[in-house]
Amino acid sequence: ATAGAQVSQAGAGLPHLVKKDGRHALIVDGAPFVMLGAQAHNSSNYPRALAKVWAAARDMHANTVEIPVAWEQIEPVEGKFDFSYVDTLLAQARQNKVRLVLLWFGTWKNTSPQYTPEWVKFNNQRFPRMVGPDGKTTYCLSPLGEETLKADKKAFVALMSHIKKIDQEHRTVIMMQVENEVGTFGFERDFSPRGQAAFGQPVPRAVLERKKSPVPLAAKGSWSEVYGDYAGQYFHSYAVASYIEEIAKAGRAVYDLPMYVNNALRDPLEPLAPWKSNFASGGPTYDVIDIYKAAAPHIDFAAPDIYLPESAKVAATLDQFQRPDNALMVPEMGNAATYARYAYLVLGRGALGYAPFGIDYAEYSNFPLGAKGYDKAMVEPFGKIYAAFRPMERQWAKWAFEGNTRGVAEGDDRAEQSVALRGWKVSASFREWQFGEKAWFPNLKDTPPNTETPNGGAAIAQIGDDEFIVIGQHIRLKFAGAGGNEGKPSMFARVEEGRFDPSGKWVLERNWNGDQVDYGLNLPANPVVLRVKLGKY
Ligand code: N0T
Repeated sequence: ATAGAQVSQAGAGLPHLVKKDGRHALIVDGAPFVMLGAQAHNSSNYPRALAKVWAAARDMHANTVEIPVAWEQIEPVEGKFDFSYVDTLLAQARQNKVRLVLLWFGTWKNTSPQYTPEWVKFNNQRFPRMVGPDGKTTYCLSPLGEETLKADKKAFVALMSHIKKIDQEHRTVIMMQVENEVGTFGFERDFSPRGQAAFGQPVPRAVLERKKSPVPLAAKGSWSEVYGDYAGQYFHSYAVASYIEEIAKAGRAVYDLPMYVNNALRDPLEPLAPWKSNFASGGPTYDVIDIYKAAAPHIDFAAPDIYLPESAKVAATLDQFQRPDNALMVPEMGNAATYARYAYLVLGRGALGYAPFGIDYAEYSNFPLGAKGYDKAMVEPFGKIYAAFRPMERQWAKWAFEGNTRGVAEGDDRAEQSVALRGWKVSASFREWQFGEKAWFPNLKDTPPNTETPNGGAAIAQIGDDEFIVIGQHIRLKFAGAGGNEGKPSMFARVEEGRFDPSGKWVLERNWNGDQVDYGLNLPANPVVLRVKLGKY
């Protein structure tokens, strides 16, 4: 079990992570839960801003809202805490029937101290900023600042104590994100005298045991001796992770919720190379997850914020962050329509959850990272997928934890893909007409409507030897025997379109047959849920 699961035993019934055969589940109210999330904008963490968050979350059919709690707002004056926003937030989340993941905007928010209280921001003496290699003070607070750590920890512990007090019955808050997109842009590490001294120290054993050097160097010694050109980034990662560990550990000691960190990615396809100002050094990039594991056992997982629209980069990122020792969760993804199809891929891969960023009717767009608009049209491509998942969210989470789900998203190359299941393989193709085979109509120049850009995808759960639940859109799926069924002729026994009712019973809407199955399963633009049974002869 993860450290989180171990710590959780004391408070059975609290949300916690479990692990089996290298897979992970988030347990909420005693059963696996999949977060169909929506993240609010950075400045919506005020009572009068919430209406626009709930409205968007409702249109999204989200079961969870991720939203900030800022250090500056709960402790504007040192030692005087104000939780009025948190109180309003939890009460309104319950009225709106959504869970909450709270984002602790403390020492670092996108690496910056912008969300710290003023008494922290402008007191370099007590809360030191990092120093650059030229000896000049940088913008970023140092992870070696003992007073900063003490103050952030105190505020976070106060927050956790307050949540514990107001959330005993409802289990509204299911997870905490500690800080936001940590690390430092433009500077590899802290070059202050204190930083230089720490950098010369031997690499701690916990790190040595987990993180091999990418270059053949000494097995132990100082950071430079062991890691060479990677030493600065690794040292800074260790410093930041250790700082976060202190905060998470203290917070969990009072109220033991699952906790994670999120990452502004480095390029997932670029060959690994030492830091050269091309990403935030010290953040939980995929290459230093082991250092985070060594330094921060009270953090359950490191999670990718995906603002790379290219399908190859999305797939590579999911591969890098989904590990037997690191649960996959996507706490942020661009809210442009092109990202919607990745919901199928992420949920099919058995992620704990997924949340596009900026699902909020506040008048702000983070284009070109996300959509240009901030109205219903922005939410709709995601909302229709969540609406199809919601009735079976608990079943889905269980199937995923058992390792029985797969996902596919249309690639930028629009090419056919193959999905491997137990005894079966599924080919997924895109831009197909619903009727017939392309080869029959060689002169047909038309392409199906609304397929100019890739937007197809499907998630498949295997619920029996020959039985599947399929959810998807804009995709053609064909099943064929594999493994023990390889080469055996087969056909559909039943293809039922329907949904699960709240008690978990399957409700048939219609039975697909004839044209609707003769050319594979041609899922329309709007997501459908199918219960598919195959037979061999
Ligand atoms: C994300 C969001 C929010 C040249 C951006 C992504 C959120 C934070 N940061 O809207 O600020 O709080 O976690 C940064 C990605 C930068 C990409 C720059 C590309």
